[in-house]
Amino acid sequence: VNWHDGSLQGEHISQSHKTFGQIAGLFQDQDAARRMDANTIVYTVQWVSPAAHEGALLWGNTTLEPGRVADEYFMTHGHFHQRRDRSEFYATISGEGALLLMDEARKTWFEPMTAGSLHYIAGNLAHRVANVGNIPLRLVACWHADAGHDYSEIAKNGFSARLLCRDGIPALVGEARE
Ligand code: PAN
Ligand code: ZN
Repeated sequence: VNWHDGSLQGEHISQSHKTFGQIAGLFQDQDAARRMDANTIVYTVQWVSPAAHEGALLWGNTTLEPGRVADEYFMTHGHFHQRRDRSEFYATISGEGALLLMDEARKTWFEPMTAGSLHYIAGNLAHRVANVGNIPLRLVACWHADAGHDYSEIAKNGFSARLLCRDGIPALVGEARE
């Protein structure tokens, strides 16, 4: 992992893109979503996948493009880990973002992401990143090889709050519960 730009070097590097069409249903304003180009790449993920074994750690990066659907910032799908005891680190390389976290009681909050910020994501928290700036948001992640990705709760019910642009500033809007 090159810590200056988040790039990965070496063997066993995989890459995947997420297009707007693949995540359009996540956004609040579905009329605005229908007006977007489904082929737009919203984010790209790269990861190093050596042979997984108990205790192994994986590294990867995510590059999330700037953009909005009406007032809602471009964001990743978001997920829980299948194994709720598998935590993760996100480190911000460049750009301005927000890390949305939601516990299993569906309480949502966020941490601001700026170049150099390191974020600990406890194993039982759903996590999603939003790009609140004007340039690509690049982060590096480190997680357990056997964590597994559970997208079902977010696909079905989303997060309990959304990060919207209000008067030019990111604001968490929704039923964030205490
Ligand atoms: C990250 C995420 C990546 C893309 O590598 O998988 O940022 O987000 P989604 O998986 O929610 O589409 C990670 O959290 N790995 O565990
Ligand atoms: Zn994760």
